[in-house]
Amino acid sequence: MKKKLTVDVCLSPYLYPVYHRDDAIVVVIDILRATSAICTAFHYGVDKIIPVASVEEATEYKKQGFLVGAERNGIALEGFDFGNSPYSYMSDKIKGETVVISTTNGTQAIEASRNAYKVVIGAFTNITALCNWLKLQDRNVLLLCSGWKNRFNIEDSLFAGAVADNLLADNTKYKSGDAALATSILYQSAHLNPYKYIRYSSHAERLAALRLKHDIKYCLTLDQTTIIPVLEGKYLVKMA
Ligand code: 3SL
Repeated sequence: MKKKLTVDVCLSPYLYPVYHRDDAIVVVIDILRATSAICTAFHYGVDKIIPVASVEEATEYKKQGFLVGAERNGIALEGFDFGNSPYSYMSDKIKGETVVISTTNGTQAIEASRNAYKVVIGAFTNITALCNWLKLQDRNVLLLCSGWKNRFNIEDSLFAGAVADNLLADNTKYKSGDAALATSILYQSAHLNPYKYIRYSSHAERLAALRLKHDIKYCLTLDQTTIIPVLEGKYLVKMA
C-alpha cells in the first residue's frame, strides 16, 4: 500500500523550523493582506515580485529605481509606490514590471521558508487553482500561516483549514497533522460566512480602524485568479 502524504499547518513562522520537512511544498498564507495582494498583482500583470523582509532592503531597491510596496502595521510607508492593499495593485503601472514588496508578516514568512523544497503563495483569491495544483503533486504539504508578529491569527488559520479540508477529502491519499485537523474543523464551522467569523479578529479590527473594510471583503473573495505565484530564487513568478 502506498504511504499517505501529510497535510499539516504551521500556525506561526516562529514554529517553521519545527514543521520544516525537506520534501514538502510550503504554501505561504497571509490573507490580510500580503498574499492576497501578491496574487492580485500577478493577476494584473506584474512580471516578478521580490519579497524582502526588511524596510532597509526595500529602501535599497527603491533607490535603484524599482517599484516598491512597503507596509508596516497596516500602514503604507511613505516614500514607496504601494502599500499592501490588493486594490493598489489593480493598476496598469505594474504590467510587465518587477515589484519589490516588504510587509509586516507575509514577507517574513516567505523569508522563513525560503529553504523549502518549493514555496507557493496561497489566498482565497486563488484557492481553487491552488488546491487543484497541490492535488496533482505527489508531495507532503505544509500550510504556513504568517500570523501577526509570530502569533496565531484567525484569518490565515481559516484559509489553511479550507485548503486542508479540500485535500483531506481524499483520505486515501492524505493524512493530517493535528494542526491541519484543528484548522479544518475551524473552517467547517466558519465556511458559510467567513466575514462574520473574522470581523472581530484583531487584524480585521485593525484594518477596519484604518477604514480598510473593503480590503477585508476582497481578501475573502474566492477565485479571482487562477495564478499560483511560486518562489524561484529571490523572485516570485507566475507558475508556468
Ligand atoms: O502582515 C502583513 O504582511 C500584512 O499583510 C499586514 S497588513 O494587512 O498590510 O496590515
